[in-house]
Amino acid sequence: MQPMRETLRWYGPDDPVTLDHVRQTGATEVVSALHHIYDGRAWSDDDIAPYKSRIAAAGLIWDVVESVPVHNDIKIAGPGRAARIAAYQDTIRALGRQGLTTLCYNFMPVVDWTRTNLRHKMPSTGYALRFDAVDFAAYDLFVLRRPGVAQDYSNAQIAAAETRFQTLTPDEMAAIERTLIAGLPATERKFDRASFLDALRDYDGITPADLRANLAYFLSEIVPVAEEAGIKLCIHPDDPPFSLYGLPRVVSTAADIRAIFAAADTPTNGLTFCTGSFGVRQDNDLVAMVREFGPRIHFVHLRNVTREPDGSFHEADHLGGSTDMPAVVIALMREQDRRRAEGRTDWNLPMRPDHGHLLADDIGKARINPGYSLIGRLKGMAELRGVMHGAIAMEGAG
Ligand code: DNO
Repeated sequence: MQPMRETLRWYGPDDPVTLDHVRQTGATEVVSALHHIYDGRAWSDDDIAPYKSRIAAAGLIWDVVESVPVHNDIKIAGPGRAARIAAYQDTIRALGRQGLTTLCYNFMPVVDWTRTNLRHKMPSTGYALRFDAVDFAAYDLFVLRRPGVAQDYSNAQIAAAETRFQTLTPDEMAAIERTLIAGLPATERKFDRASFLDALRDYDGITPADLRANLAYFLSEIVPVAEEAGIKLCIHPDDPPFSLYGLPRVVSTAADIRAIFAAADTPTNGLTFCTGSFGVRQDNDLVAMVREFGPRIHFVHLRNVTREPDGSFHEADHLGGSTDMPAVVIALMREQDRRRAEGRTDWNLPMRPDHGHLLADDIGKARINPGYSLIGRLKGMAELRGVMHGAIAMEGAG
């Protein structure tokens, strides 16, 4: 077995985590995007080339793009769809010309990744990101009060949310609202309550089958372009992998991935294997999913979650939580072996430790990207590197 390629996400020149910091973690590559062009406009060669050189000048590689945002008109088949898809195709061609190979994107309606609490105190005294299903329902039912909200919850959930709502102070609820709709790092849209309700209205009458069809159409338009440009596409699963605000979500389960793969049956149409997203559902068997989808996994996010019975979860240590991380890492390294034996040149998978706890000197810094402070990710990287090298040493020892 061989280790996976170690990468770290970098948010660009404004990221308080510098490229030198990335190198200090031992990572050899960054995963990044042109975070200043996040409005559906195409990225040109002139945008991409200097960004790539800047990373190279710091001694790092930029090969994996995360993400090129998919405009809402593409998700709802809105009037601007054709123009937005044309821009996306142009971006793919430019990335190919500039020598990048892998493009991670997602197809989550309205909200990208979602948490209710960015500072959940852990027994270690560090802080984790948390999704509290009861806080979420309390906000949705009693603050946002979107039309038809009650039909998305059971009576027991409504009762629990009401009790919670009564115990939360207005300040606490305002913090939950900010966390939910005002945007986490790398989400392209930020809302206030009124604009958020407007955005939800775009999805009135859009069923999961409609969203799946819109994704299939998008794939039929971009996969041939990506194939020609030498770009591997890898869709990121929904985070969390279930419906929020009554919105459809179609990238949550093994069955979803099967349907997406079938919609354009070529390795170019691949997957970002995010253990943190898939791992929120107990019915996702992660090792089985690596075995099934392995040949089309192009990028790996390694993160652990501790699941709670009511759908809540928090982000655990990379080797803690509900997911057997070493088992997943070993399954991925076996997939690399399988590819090598097959003669595939793209056998070496890029992985990144996804998110990390807020720890040590990062606590109290004026500016951090939640989940993306340095020290927590450095710890995650070190632990995951240990798993990889430990597994290799065990194999060698027979
Ligand atoms: C959260 C990330 C997401 C992810 C996008 C991919 O930390 O995993 O922001 O990058 O959903 O498109």
